[in-house]
Amino acid sequence: MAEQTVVVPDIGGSEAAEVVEVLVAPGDTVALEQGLIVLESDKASMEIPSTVAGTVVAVLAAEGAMLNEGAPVAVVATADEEAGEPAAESETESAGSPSPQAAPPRPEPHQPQPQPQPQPQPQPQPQPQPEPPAELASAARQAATAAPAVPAQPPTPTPSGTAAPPRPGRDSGVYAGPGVRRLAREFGVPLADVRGRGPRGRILKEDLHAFVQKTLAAQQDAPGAGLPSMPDVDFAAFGPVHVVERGKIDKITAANMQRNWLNVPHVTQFDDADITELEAFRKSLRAEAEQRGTRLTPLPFLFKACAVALRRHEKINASLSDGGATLTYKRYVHIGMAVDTPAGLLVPVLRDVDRKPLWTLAEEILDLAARARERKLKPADMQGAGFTISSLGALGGRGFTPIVNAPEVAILGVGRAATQAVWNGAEFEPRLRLPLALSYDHRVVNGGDGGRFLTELCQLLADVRRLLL
Ligand code: CAO
Repeated sequence: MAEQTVVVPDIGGSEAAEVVEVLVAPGDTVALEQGLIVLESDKASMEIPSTVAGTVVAVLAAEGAMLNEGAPVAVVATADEEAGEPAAESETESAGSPSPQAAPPRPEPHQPQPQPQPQPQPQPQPQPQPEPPAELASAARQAATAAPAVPAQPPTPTPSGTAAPPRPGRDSGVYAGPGVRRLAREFGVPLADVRGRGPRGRILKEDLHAFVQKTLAAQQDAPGAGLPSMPDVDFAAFGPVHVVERGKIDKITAANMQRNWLNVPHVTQFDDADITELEAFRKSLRAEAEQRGTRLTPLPFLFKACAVALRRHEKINASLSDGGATLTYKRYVHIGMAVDTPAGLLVPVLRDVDRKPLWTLAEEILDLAARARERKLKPADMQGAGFTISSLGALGGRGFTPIVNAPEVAILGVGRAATQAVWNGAEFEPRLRLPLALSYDHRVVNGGDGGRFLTELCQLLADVRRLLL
């Protein structure tokens, strides 16, 4: 038996490299060129191979130490036939072609060498070793010039002391050094997902970088991600302009609209409700409304009819939950009302619409609309809706396609009622028709669901006695 001290070969450049992983422990059997430690510099990660086959007597490089060429790595006891080459040859080799492996550790004059770390096992101090045989010195030179070296076989873990240094794959089966593990932790990258392209599948820093870049690129390709940004235009180049800061409500609305537009696959279904009789009934209540100190527009009727229809078509009042795995049906009917205010669009919520009489709804509509315009709504006033009505009827317009206010799955857009000539089977007669547009989340609501709901809604509005059924 003879002992050899394996040292850091020429690793290219004068900068010290950090020991990021110790691959062996005292008592381990190592093959020629089997990795002993992993060094990582700013530029590369490389394994330092054993220049002899034998048994590790002591590990002289500790994790975190900064090593230069010639620094001792480990003492390996070799079988006599491996190490016992004629001294003359070794000397010749050593003298003629100084090899880092062949030479005993040489402290650099201006660079302090890392000290061997205390180990639980007896730590033989590096001793001047006999010069290695010529073929070993030659192998060492090859290793030195061909870093990172790639041993033919992965190191085989062998039983070692209780305080042995970390072994590849010991914790997670992932082969990576602590530096890479630390970086992965910082990035939140599961190393098991990273393909290692280092020796024996070892994950290198470069692999981690490539993984992060690839993941980011994939996210940009994902639906709704990586939208091309809109170019900034210098409008002043074409004429006088003035620029105003957008209000908070406008900005929040914009963000919500974009989120809902991008996330919800929209379908919009159209129909006209015949509200001729409803309008006659509404007008007949005008005096009573005044007495009550309120106003009765078509909107309370719409709320009431929607509430009844939502009770009968519960899916329209449902929401996706658990990331889409479940659907939450609500036993309550809260309906949002889009209100156009000087500060922007606000959507206060009428609660338990199905349980309130029309007069109460009329009062609440007035109250919420007024408070919205005066900016007196509380956060609770704008929460909990399962459906929304957006009425532009007072403004005009045949119709529009409203954007679903997620997590709700449907929204009703109301256009301006107009008298139309409708064929009754015998003749054309003037009928007041209210244009309705139902937008829905097609992940939840199918055309059949939407069609049935809208048809029922039109029937309820056409004959408000049906609200009692
Ligand atoms: N067809 C014809 N006339 C209609 C109508 C319709 N669909 N809806 C309302 N009207 C009439 C009303 O009957 C009222 O006339 P009378 O006083 O003669 O009865 C008049 O238009 C004004 O109504 P209103 O606007 O005061 O009241 P409303 O109940 O219809 O609406 C509110 C209340 C708060 C919903 C409304 O003022 C509003 O803000 N609408 C805008 C909603 C919006 O911005 N939606 C878009 C969202 S996405 O950008």
